[in-house]
Amino acid sequence: MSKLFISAASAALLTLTASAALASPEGHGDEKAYGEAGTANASTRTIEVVMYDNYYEPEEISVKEGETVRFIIKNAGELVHEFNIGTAETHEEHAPMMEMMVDHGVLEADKINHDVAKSMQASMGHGMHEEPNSALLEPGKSAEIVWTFPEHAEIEFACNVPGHYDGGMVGEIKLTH
Ligand SMILES: [Cu+2]
Repeated sequence: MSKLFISAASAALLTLTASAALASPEGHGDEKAYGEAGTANASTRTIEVVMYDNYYEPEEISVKEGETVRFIIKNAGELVHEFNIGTAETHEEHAPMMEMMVDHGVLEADKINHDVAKSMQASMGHGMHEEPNSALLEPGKSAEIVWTFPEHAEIEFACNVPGHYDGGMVGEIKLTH
């Protein structure tokens, strides 16, 4: 094999690797940069998170790299709140959808209007849909999320109800060894 051929082959390999990385910036399949839905029996720990107006208790969370955690989320506030696992970028993308929910009357300050959500679903083809990384809760309600964290990422939990993220309703999820 000539040297020229070898370098051409490695250049091709590099190009392939680079385009594979570009084609799939968030990994394979449902796996996202901030993790993926887990199963309860794979969880090593349960963390309870309480939502108030407008902050979380605890303010930040530490998990192990690759750990599967079961979160029990409670809304102890008087407003609708969300616990959403993502990155600063995914939260920024999610915010306009939440604003749209408010504009359409699906999301009221202290309740989720399920009738409006249903008619919106019927007329526009989309409305409220459950995402495994998120719990949107009315006052007094609770929910469970099981999430498997990646090895490395900058992850935050946040509430994307309009005004809440900017009001400080966001916390860091630290990945530790
Ligand atoms: Cu909130």
